[in-house]
Amino acid sequence: MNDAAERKLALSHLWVAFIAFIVACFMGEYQVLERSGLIPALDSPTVYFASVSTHGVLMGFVLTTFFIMGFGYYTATTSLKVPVWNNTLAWSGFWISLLGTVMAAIPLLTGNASVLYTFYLPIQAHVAFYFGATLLIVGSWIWCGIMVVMFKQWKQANPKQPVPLAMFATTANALLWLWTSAGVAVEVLFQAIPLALGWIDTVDAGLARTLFAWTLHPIVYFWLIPAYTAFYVFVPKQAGGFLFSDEAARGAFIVLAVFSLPIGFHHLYMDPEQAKGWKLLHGIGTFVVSIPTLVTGFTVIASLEIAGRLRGGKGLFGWIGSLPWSNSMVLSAILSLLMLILGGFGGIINASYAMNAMIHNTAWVPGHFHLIFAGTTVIMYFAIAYYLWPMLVQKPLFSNSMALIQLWTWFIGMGILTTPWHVLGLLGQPRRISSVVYNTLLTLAWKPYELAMIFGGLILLGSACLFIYNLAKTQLNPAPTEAFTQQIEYAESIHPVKELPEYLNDFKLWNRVIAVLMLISFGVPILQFFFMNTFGSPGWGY
Ligand code: HAS
Ligand code: CU
Repeated sequence: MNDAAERKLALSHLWVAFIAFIVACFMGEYQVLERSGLIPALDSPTVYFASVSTHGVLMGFVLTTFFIMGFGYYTATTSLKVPVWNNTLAWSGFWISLLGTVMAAIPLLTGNASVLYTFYLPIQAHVAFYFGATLLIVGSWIWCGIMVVMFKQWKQANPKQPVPLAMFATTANALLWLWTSAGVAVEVLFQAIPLALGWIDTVDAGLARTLFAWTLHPIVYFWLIPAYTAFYVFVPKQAGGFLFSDEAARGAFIVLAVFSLPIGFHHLYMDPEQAKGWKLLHGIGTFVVSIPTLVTGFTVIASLEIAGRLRGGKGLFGWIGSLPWSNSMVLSAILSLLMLILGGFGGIINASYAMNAMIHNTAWVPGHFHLIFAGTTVIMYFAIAYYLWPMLVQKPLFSNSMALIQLWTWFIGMGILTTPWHVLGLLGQPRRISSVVYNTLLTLAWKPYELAMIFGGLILLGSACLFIYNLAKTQLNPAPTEAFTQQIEYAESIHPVKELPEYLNDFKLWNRVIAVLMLISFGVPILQFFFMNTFGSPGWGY
């Protein structure tokens, strides 16, 4: 196995991800400043919407997709101990996705795709934006294909053996993404692109929103699964213990993959195009999909407890103090779980129909997803990067203490940024606005929260810079004189699994279950648009 080739592949993907990330962090800080109205010279809705659209696309699509691909290739090859299947194809996926990113970035940065990361029709972007987004997805499909092939080949070569958990999780994510991206792909190919090219004059916005809802919920689990993978396959070992249950982990990934798909209408509760019965069905599924997160919380905390007690921790909570808090993977996991308590609590509020009416389209929603995505999820991306970087560049990490400061400041900054955001939502501040021009008394009450957000954003920006600096320094440092020997270590389960039933070791059954659930939950809601007398909306220019 040519290790150097695998390392280069992973590293290239991860660098694209993190460059997108740091650019987007600068934009984020500008946005909180602009929204606060503190610096009148910054007050420009045109620049604001170009920035917020680019920020969302870079964070939600570029950081995530490239990170997931790079991390996926590396977990596949190191957990299965085989080379990446078809390296040339993998590189072509990389270049296609990168080309797509550049193609979408041009209209975004020039203000010709100020349609936010959700690009809801009939708001219309320049056609290059849609082509770019399509290429980004096509490149990621190549990654999905390679993961599925590697999974199948390994199973054939190792009949009846449990697929390593890291690969099981990665393949679950690849399949999830194939299913997930189909909704938005149909929307872009049959609605957005024809409209942007002028082939059609009007577009059915209700259908577009329904197709986007197909993608919008599971995409967030596509982002989340690498974080959960690290929870299960790295954290227990780094903490000095064992994974509490391998089977529970597999069950969690299966339920995440299956139930994140048929539930997207919790983004459409307040929309008129779907009837209440369908919303209720999707609402119930939304509560079901919280279960694997609760299982994950339980299993990971149990694994941490095993580690803490093995390290001599006593009493009900004494094990927490004896955990290795100076290990960046363990610290990240703890901070990530802490953010998950409130981020998940917010999610449950969103999912509850009556309370959704209170917070929908308010600042609460970006508060929720910054806490649970930029907080819970991205902090684990950092942890994975800190863990893998030395192995990828064959040099020790530049500074562990800098990494710990970075993780703490990310946690603190995220708290200072998102708590006011939630409060602003409850005070009625709309999301997706650049500034508020009405009712000055009301907006005066918003001011202190907006100032706090600027401060939180600054801490986060500093933290992000530390992260990039540490990675770059690690790579650019002169190579150590002694040979670099650190190897990736996957956690062992406290009860090692010898044999597994097929349903915990394969996805054939689950793909069928997903197909049936999708048919039930999206069949009629999509078909209705072809039998109803709907009214097309002309596209709105950018
Ligand atoms: Fe969400 C909107 C519901 C999870 C991301 N979400 C969004 C949007 C994004 C997003 C990006 O139902 C905005 C989309 C847009 O632009 O319009 N979300 C949920 C629910 C969950 C959830 C029910 N969301 C996520 C995750 C995301 C994400 C994960 C990204 C990674 N979300 C919604 C809804 C909306 C929504 C509605 C639409 C809102 C609207 O009206 O527009 C659940 O999966 C959450 C389950 C989590 C829990 C938490 C359990 C806590 C644990 C921690 C235990 C830790 C301890 C500490 C005890 C129930 C497990 C241990 C300490 C030690 C020291 C060891
Ligand atoms: Cu959702």
